[in-house]
Amino acid sequence: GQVLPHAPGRRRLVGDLAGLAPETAVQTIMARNAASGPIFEQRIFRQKFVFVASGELCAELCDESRFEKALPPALVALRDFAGDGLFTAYNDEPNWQLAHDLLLPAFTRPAMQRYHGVMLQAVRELFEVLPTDGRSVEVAPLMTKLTMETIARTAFSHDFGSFTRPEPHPFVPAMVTALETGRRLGALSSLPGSFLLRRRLRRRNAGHQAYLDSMLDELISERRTGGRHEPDLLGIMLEQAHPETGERLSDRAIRYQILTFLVAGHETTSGALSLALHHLARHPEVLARAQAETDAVLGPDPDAEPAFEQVPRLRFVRRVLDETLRLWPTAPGFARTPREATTLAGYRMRPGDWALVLLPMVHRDPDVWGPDAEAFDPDRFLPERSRGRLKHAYKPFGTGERACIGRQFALHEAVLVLARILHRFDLTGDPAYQLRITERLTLMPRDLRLVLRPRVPAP
Ligand code: MNH
Repeated sequence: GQVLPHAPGRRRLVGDLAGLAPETAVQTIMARNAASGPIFEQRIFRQKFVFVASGELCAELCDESRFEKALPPALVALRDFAGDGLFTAYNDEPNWQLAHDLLLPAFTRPAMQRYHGVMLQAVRELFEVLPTDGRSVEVAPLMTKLTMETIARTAFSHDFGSFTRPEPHPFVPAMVTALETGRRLGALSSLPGSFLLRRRLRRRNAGHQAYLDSMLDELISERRTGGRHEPDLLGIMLEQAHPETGERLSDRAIRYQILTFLVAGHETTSGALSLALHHLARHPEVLARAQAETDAVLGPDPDAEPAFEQVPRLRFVRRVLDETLRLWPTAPGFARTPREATTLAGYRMRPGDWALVLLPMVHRDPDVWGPDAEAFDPDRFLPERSRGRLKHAYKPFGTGERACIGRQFALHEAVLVLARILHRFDLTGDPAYQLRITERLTLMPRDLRLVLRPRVPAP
């Protein structure tokens, strides 16, 4: 087949595997291929990965008339866990359309108004556990507790008690292990002769998976028979039939969706919040502007909570978030496959082939963002500076029909949480800290510690 540009150092058997640690794979591929151009390949054993790194090719792949979502090996492996749930369903699986149509109303404005209170409550619980004596806190685990509680309570009215228990709820480590197993299986899928290894991994994970399944199945059957009505995602899936076809999701399909929402709905938002706090601590002038905005919208009382309608008025906080997701989009990529045979930058693609949009590279393309593309500057997202910029070159939530269904949810939650934190606290980090990113399915700052000090009220 055709060979695309790739970084030097390829070996005959393992391809470009050498030096690719799983927890930094995206960053290593970025660094190695800084000079490979807008499209390049990496080979791991026999599996070829095609990456797109420019805004222009990203925009081309986002053309829904020519391309659609593909499931790369990492997502295929996740199907052990989340089956044909929204995120891991193939485009033509009937449960995708059914679940999409049933759940879309759960992400409209009136539904979001119901979640607003849940989000505020999670922040209150966070504030209860934050030290106020100048000790530093590790940011990412706290943000993960917060987003986990929010999604569990909105998706199925379940309280994991993350902020009150000494140990995490057993569901959480079981989920982490199941996901990690999925990732390892995905990584091994192209390794010849790894069958036994994969079987051993599956077997070791079986207990965790069984625990997750039984807990959710119990919850689902309790809700079915108990007559309790909740306006959460679970309630919608249990009680509603498709308005046109009358179809319903089976209990197993509902379990897949709940697992999907728990996974898709918390790590990405948690990483975004943590990274935003890092940038704010690094850029005191940006922090001051964001705080001034929260003061203007919320007033002087540090306990003031935003009303639902006030959240979209926090425009600068939103731009901080947009810029955070530009530099480190916490879901670092998505895959696209052609609907019919075509070419991409001269590279021939047939249905079944796929290319990965490598978002952290696409989002730093100097042809789109200018020579200072690496710099943190929220004002890039001012309307007057966005005009004329290439469309479809900023895609932190994916694209088209299979784009993120939780986008509004995530943005509302993240702006609300950031605003509450900034309104109440000053942030300081260790000046010697170098941002390091850990990769799982998502990106997360590693060992990020900040001191949150209550702000001194203006005289
Ligand atoms: Mn989310 C799909 C990014 C928050 C639920 N999400 C996607 C995709 C990206 C993405 C990218 C497309 C993946 C692909 O094409 O293969 N999501 C994010 C980011 C955040 C986020 C960066 C936070 C920041 N996502 C959320 C939240 C929820 C959620 C919050 C749930 C409440 N996301 C989903 C679901 C899908 C998805 C469900 C799959 C949608 C579909 O294919 O129908």
